[in-house]
Amino acid sequence: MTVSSRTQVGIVGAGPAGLLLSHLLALRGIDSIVVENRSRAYCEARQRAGLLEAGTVELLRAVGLGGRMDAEGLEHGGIYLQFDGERHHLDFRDLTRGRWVTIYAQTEIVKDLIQARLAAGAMIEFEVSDTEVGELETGRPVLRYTDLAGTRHEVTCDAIAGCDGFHGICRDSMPPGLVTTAGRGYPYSWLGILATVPPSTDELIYARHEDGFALHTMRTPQVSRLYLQVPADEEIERWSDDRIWAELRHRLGVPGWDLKEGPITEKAISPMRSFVASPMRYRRLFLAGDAAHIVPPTGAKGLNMALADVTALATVLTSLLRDGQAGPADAYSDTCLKRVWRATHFSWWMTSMLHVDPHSDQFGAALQLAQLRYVISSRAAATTLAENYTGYFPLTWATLPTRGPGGGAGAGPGRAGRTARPRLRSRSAIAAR
Ligand code: RFL
Ligand code: PHB
Repeated sequence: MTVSSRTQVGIVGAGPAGLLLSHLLALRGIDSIVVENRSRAYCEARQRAGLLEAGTVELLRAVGLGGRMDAEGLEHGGIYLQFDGERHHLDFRDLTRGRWVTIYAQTEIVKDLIQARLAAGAMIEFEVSDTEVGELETGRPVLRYTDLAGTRHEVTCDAIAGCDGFHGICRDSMPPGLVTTAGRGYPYSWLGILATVPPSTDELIYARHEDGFALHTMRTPQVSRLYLQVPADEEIERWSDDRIWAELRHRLGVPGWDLKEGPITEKAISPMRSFVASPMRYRRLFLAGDAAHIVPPTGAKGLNMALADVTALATVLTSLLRDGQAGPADAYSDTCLKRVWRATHFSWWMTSMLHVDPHSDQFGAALQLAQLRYVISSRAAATTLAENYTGYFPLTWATLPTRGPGGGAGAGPGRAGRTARPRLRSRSAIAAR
């Protein structure tokens, strides 16, 4: 038996992109359902990104998601760049007229979003299987899935958002030949650990060492996160806790500084790749986040881009579904891809400058060091890094006026539409400086 239903926006994936989109749409009175093939516990525990651009923080605050982030997030005004055995500080606030970043883990954002959506009565179906999107040529695409109890569902939608990550099904559901992809693989991976030990640094340390890159970041004042460059095909079994700490001490060490060690609670190896699919839309199917693009984590852009995409998408879908305007939907892919390519370049540049390429020679290494010396000695070069790191295209979000039941094209009252919310006058804008 198949159960049929209807919603305005079917969202595939309860990662940060899908969950935030559902939240933003609800703020504008638009109904959605989110389907996710993993369990809630898995989504909330999956260790990934940890660093938010200032614009991402401001967006989360503006849409009522800033409470725990403001209480627990760690605001940083710069980073350390380390090479040739010396550590140098880059002061972002000074270089960018006051911009900063915040450490607040993706796990916490996902927890906050799930909690907020469920408290608002939203529908998130975890542990679904056999997700499909179909009828894409029509104005009424269909989302199909099987729920945990084994019941097949068919949801008729006004639009579908593919927020299902790099391995999701939405990108491949677009017509053959429509999507072109561009990318790079890198000949190394990151071994990441979480350790129960206070960070040994006040701000992140990015270290280029002749034996490989290392990064010291953190999650809380009690929990450190550290990464090591390892070979692309490395096996985690080859890295005992003792070996990891020894290598971190070796690559991050400078005279007069000690790395504090503690119990490692998690360790994993992630491959590094750059990947961009375009266009990010086919008719009423829209891709957002990792479903459309992947960057290596060196510039900390993946999560920020995913949230930026859905901020744009929420506005686009509001115009399309509530106001009957197709123009913003037509511009969606180009709007996102400008930000995506800027971040793709920055992530590639940071990655190439800081990692040891096993295929490179003395010439390549000398170029990396020349570039690093330039970044710490030229205000213009340092500003380039700081501006990109803190967010070259800051996000803005303004709540559109909420319409009552029946007030917008194709819009019903929507679950979230039943709760009172402030009415603002301005139109929304995704600002590019
Ligand atoms: P996500 O987080 O991958 O969420 C996609 C969700 O879709 C679900 N899904 C499906 N659901 C239903 N049906 C299907 N057929 C489905 N197929 C997939 C998945 O289970 C998942 O819950 O994508 P989203 O929302 O676009 O968010 C993007 C971010 O997660 C990502 O950009 C960053 O985490 C990337 N990333 C990092 N970025 C940083 O800025 N800094 C980092 O340190 C960092 N570390 C990482 C990372 C990504 C990693 N991955 C993808 C392997 C470390 C790792 C290991
Ligand atoms: C993290 O905190 O996990 C993190 C921070 C900055 C990066 C990558 C990862 O560039």
